[in-house]
Amino acid sequence: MAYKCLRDWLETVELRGELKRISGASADLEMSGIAEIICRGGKDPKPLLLFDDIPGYPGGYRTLFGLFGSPWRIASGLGLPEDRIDRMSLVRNWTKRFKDLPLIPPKMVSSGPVQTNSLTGLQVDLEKLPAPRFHELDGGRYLGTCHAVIQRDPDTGWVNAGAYRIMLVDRNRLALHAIEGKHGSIIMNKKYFARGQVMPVAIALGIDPAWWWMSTGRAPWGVSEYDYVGGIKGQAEEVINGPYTKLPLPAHAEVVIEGECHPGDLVDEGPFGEWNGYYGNLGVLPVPEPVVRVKAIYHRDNPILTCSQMSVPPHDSTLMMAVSWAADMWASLETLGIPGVKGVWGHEAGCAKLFNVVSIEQLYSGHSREVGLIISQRPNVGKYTVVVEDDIDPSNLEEVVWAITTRAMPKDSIQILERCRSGSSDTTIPVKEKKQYQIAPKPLYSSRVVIDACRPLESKNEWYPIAGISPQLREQIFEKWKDVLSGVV
Ligand SMILES: Cc1cc2nc3c(=O)[nH]c(=O)nc-3n(C[C@H](O)[C@H](O)[C@H](O)COP(=O)(O)O)c2cc1C
Ligand SMILES: [Mn+2]
Repeated sequence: MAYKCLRDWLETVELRGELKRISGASADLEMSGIAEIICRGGKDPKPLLLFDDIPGYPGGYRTLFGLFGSPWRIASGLGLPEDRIDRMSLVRNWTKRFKDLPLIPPKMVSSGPVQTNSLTGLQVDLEKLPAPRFHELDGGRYLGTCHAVIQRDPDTGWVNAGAYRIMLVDRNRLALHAIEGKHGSIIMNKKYFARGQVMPVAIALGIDPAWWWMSTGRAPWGVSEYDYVGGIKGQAEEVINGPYTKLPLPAHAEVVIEGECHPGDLVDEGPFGEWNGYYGNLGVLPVPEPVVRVKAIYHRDNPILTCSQMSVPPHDSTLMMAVSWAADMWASLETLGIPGVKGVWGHEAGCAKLFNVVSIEQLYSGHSREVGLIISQRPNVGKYTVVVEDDIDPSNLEEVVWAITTRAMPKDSIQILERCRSGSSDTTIPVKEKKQYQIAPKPLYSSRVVIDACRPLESKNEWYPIAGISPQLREQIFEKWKDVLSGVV
């Protein structure tokens, strides 16, 4: 893999035949509508959609939907082997690469392509960018749905980057929605605002796959996503020193914005159709969120705004979230030294992180419960955790349901955990309850479930034999009856 920026990678995608150019779709509902239709019902592999000639905007100002919408694009964007690109192989290959991924800090350069156009003062006009409106009930147009918000921890100086959605407010203001517990929310609320300080912020819109992976993936608190981006690309990310914010700005991004958030300066944000398929914050009510006062916009010629179309799953980010979170869950089990893990998957139907399945080779009594309880508390991932044995493919929902319904006695194997972590997008918390708290971070809790669908280790040998032909007999029958079976199987 060798790409330095989004444009390099797009060439590879086009050569592969996964790029679809679309001309003339409106930023108001049409681009997003097309993306949604293709994501939910389209043929695989779902193409990467490049919209151009967007009515009302200069020709060449483009939007791009679905960076990681196909297994090959995940493999290519992360530098993984491209011959095995089924779901579990992606999880395994990324888990392996991540383990030895070098952390490469960014390299300061004096200038970069993102500064080709530099707009400051009265020149700042965010309305010139083709921000899509995604769904009919959305309360605004969104500039940041596949982007990175860059902030510095004022105490230690490390730089965080995360995807916290950004709504367009007017020509020089944005609204920032960082959910409770996210690094960006902690830095903003507990560090700058709690001390009455103004927070400098940079926002990269139009980012490459390594950036998108890391701005939505969880680098540990205190470690910069920049270092991981460098690691994925195999070279230090080039940055320029932000003239207003003194933050490192990615020199090869398509668009970068500099601005600041002032304590107490809030504006109505949303409503916005979210990753879980709902208007999950306060339903159709907008919610006050911090304003970003924009001081400068830098962009390349003919900038490409990267977008993510969130809606009822599967949407264009569910596959990526599933692989990313599954690999993360696997790594956390390994870090704790838990043996016997054979596979991990977060089902896309469960919004990629609310219905997670781990398969294990049971090695000691209590093993499956231990795995289930640990995974149930992985930060930001949860609701249902199912543990199955290693004869079950965790990414195959039919096999998982079979295991739950035939190996687990409900009263013994389902464990409900109360007052666990939650957040504003949780649709199982009534809107009424959320409304009591006007401003984030809100004190929200949720219960979670662990389903231990493994046969008890002590009685596994006496368990009912599985009804099905053996792999050997299957082979023999295939061989002998291939005329009958070919074209049928
Ligand atoms: C498509 C997509 C949209 C997201 N939107 C938001 C958002 O609006 N607010 C938020 O706090 N997290 C959002 N997230 C989740 C964060 O990006 C993710 O938790 C990330 O790890 C946060 O970075 P951090 O760990 O540095 O806080 C989104 C994730 C995805 C995949
Ligand atoms: Mn972080």
